[in-house]
Amino acid sequence: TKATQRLDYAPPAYWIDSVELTFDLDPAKTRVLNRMRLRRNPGVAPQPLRLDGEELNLARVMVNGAGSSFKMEGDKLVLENLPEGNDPFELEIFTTCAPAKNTQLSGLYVSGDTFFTQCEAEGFRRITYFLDRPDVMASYQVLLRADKAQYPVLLSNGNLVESGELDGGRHFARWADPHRKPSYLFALVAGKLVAREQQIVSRAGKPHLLQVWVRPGDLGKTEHAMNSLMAAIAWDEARFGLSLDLERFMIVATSDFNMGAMENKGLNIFNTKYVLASEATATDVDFANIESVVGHEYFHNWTGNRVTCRDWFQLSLKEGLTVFRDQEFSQDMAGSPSARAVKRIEDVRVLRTAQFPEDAGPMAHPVRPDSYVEINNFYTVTIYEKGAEVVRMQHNLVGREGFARGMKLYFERHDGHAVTCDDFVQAMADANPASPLALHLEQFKRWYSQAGTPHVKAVGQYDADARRYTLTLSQSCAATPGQPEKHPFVIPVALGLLGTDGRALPLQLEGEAAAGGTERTVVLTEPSMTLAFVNVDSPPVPSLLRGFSAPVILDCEYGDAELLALLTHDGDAFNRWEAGQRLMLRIAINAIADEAVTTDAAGQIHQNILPAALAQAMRDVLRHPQLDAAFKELVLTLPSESYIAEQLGVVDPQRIHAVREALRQQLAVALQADWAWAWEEHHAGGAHRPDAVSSGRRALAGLALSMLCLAARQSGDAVWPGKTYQRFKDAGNMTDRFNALSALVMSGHELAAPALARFHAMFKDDALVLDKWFALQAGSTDRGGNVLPAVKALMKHPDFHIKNPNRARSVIFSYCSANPGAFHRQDAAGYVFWADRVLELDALNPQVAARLARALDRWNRLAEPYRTAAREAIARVAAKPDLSNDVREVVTRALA
Ligand code: B3K
Ligand code: ZN
Repeated sequence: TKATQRLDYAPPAYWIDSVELTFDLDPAKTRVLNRMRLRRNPGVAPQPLRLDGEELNLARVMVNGAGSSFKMEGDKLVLENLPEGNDPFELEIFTTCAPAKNTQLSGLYVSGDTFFTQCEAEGFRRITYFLDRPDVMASYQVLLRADKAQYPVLLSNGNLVESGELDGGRHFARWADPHRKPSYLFALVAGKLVAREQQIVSRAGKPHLLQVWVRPGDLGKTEHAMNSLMAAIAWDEARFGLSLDLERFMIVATSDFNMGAMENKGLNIFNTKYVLASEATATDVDFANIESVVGHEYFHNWTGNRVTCRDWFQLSLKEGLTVFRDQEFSQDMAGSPSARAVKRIEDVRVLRTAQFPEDAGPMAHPVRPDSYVEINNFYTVTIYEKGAEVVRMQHNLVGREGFARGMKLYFERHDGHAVTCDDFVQAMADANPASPLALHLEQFKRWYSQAGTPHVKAVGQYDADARRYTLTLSQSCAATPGQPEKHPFVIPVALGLLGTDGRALPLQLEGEAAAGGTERTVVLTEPSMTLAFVNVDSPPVPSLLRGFSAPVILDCEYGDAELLALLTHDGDAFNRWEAGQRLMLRIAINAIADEAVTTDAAGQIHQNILPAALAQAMRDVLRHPQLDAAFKELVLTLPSESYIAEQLGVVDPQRIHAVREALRQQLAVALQADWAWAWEEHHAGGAHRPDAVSSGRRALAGLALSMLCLAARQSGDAVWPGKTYQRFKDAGNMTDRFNALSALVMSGHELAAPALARFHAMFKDDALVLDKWFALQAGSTDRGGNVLPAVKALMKHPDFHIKNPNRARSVIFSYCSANPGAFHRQDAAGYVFWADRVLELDALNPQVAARLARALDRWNRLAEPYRTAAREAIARVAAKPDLSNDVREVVTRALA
């Protein structure tokens, strides 16, 4: 198969005005009657109609009520003898498909005994022949017919217009969607489901019915999702003036889903993971994720559905913008400035641990890609998270009010249309003509067209005589596949200067009459720029890229003392955290390179590598009377192994693992009394509430417990593991229970086994909790290569089902993608396991397989013997003749 190119875009030769779909639902053979009204697109030269289709059995084609000839071109249904002229005509296509055999979970499929659909990006063509592209928007009417006892609930997009009984124990429901939409937003659900319902009245005074549909036993776990939905609706009205445009808005949960959730118009379909929560079964992280995903899908109703993408290269138009919106929603919900900063740090951590490696690896692509083989491979952290950063920079360049103006103009211009990323930026710039965004518009657009993470180098120089501080900022960006040269980006750098006493200095640039404020955003557009600050009394410490004002790597040669000053005094919470991370990263990188730091036969380091000053700085943060618990937890968590790996030219995963573990162990021991204090101070229960303050306390208490178990591992002391086991047994909520269980498992304590057994017994009927149980073991700290055999044993567990994506992810991905210390083995057994699983999954579900295939993206940077072994494993996958396009694209790019 060949790649699709962005520049090959051509408008469709036909428009589809309306679609009437009739489904006779049957798991083995579902019959689909598709009656469309089409007309030629007068702007395009006359040509045959080519409809997309995949795995369909075609029974009949009628044009204007008469049988019609047709031919097949591969998967495409081609009609050549259509009525001439531009009048609408009617096309009727009758097909069948086999939902029960659909293990790809794209198109119409069965989960348990319920029908679901997933049509984005190109799943609708697995339901019927269609112009399955986002710029063809049609009105939909859907008639669902099914056995009433087995499928009592029949749902589709829009409003229920009619329902009733049919012969033979069957019934029907007719739905009409009042809004035109592209086919990827079509959905249906049929099965035994129950709903939590909520009537609301919008700000605009309109009534709406909200429903969260789940399996009967799960109704008690839907309150948080419903609350999140109501909060999202209120937030979009308040912040952007965007109201719900439907009488009814439904969320349905399924346990078999390829990703998180899907924004089908009026009928969002969700992975149960992002709907179901109770304090007994879901952690604080789960609660926060539900809020953000419910928000995300709801926000798509405007950014994605009302205004959609012209073609799939524009995917970030809806995804980057909607991630930005869900991030802002979560920040606004978190409340305090410090809780907002915590959310920002978490988002940046995702960007840096997942997106930066992607942008530096074989799958690197611009936010608006130029080509793809399989579009499903481009639902990436670049499209989503970097896309959100590109929107955030626009927000910062035009200001909060200006951004709201830009959004308003965007909807005025494009509501009801399928548009491009350029259209979005243009609206932002036009609504803010005097802004730096408008000034540098064409250059700013490079963020959409150039892949790769830019570096910004900062060099400061203080001239005591002149009381002058000059700061030179320069930018560069490494080549990425297909893009050898990069042109300068528009980089907003938010900055401040700290005096020797830690105070924020007033900023006065040369040529300015007086100092103005202690923070400002400079915009770097040239390869290099120099700022001269005057009236500076002593050498300042620059605080740069505050709040992570641009998605770049900042290279600044800070001394330890400067980083300690930033960690202690910076008024910007993000940079305080960042200073701590830089300090620990520096120690880790030095130890990794230091040949004098040696490992024993078990791969452990016994020398002290944690300097006393750093331990003291961490202690000061931990004991700080004013800082929030959630923030402390982030500062005291070491940079991840994959983030450390990204800083290195050659990556020895075992060396990184050994050093990071040693640092963790030493931080545990050096601060033992402080961890005990932190636990005592923060663990107290009370009623469980998922708010930012109490979840922050639980997070810090959990970290303390894990450190205390690590310290006990060294001393052989039994007190803390015993307390931890007690906590595990008595915990009043899943966060505390799971944190205690992880502390035992990750420290390799002998109490881990009975705790795991007990946990399984307690939650054996709760699939989402069992996923945690599997994931914890597959992600556990490797000790002498013990994790891989455990993973293989888990795959033989009666509760393991590879066809269920959540379960496959909980075991296979937790091991291959999230446990580098266990995965990268000298004997290459981890890679052999990976290749076997990629091939096994590819035969079932190519989308999931292709995600797993990306676990070895960065093979080329590995040290030997890993590098050669990894390459061989990838080559073995690539050699399989009948690979899916999904996996083929990933491994081909990896080997290129
Ligand atoms: N738009 C969907 C993702 C569809 C993925 C298709 N492989 C979910 C979301 O971003 O909200
Ligand atoms: Zn989305």
